Amino acid sequence: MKRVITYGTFDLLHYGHINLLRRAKALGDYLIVVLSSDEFNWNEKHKKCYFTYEERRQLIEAIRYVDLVIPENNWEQKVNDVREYHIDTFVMGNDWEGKFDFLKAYCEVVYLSRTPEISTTQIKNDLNTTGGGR
Ligand code: C2G
Repeated sequence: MKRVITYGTFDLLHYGHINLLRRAKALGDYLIVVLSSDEFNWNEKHKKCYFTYEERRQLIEAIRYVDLVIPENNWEQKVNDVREYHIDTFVMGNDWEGKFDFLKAYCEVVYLSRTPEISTTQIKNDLNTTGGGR
């Protein structure tokens, strides 16, 4: 069984996230999503999430491509995660291109193209300016 792992905040879940998770799952048989905790988001990524970790976990767990959701608490846990969960392939969007190549010592590293026109920030900005749709 080929095991795939990916990391993220996944706030205001949108089709760009789904495009990533669908393609990540297609690279194997079992997909683990390591979901950034509220503390990690705030302290390390300076992201104030709309949804809490628990709410984001519920949303991600409901996605057919996702088999397991675990918390991301720090930048340093990736090597341990890859080893502990016997990961074959690490996947991230290509906005992270090259940033996790150190994991090639432990597993395959794949950067997938982002869905260009959508982001959580864009959604927030649009809602603030147009008061609703796009
Ligand atoms: N993504 C995408 N297309 C978008 C938006 C996001 O493909 N339009 C991808 C990102 O490239 C990432 C994943 O969806 O692989 C999750 O995106 P974020 O929630 O923004 O995650 P990020 O803040 O990049 O966290 O340790 C790694 C970090 O936790 C990654």
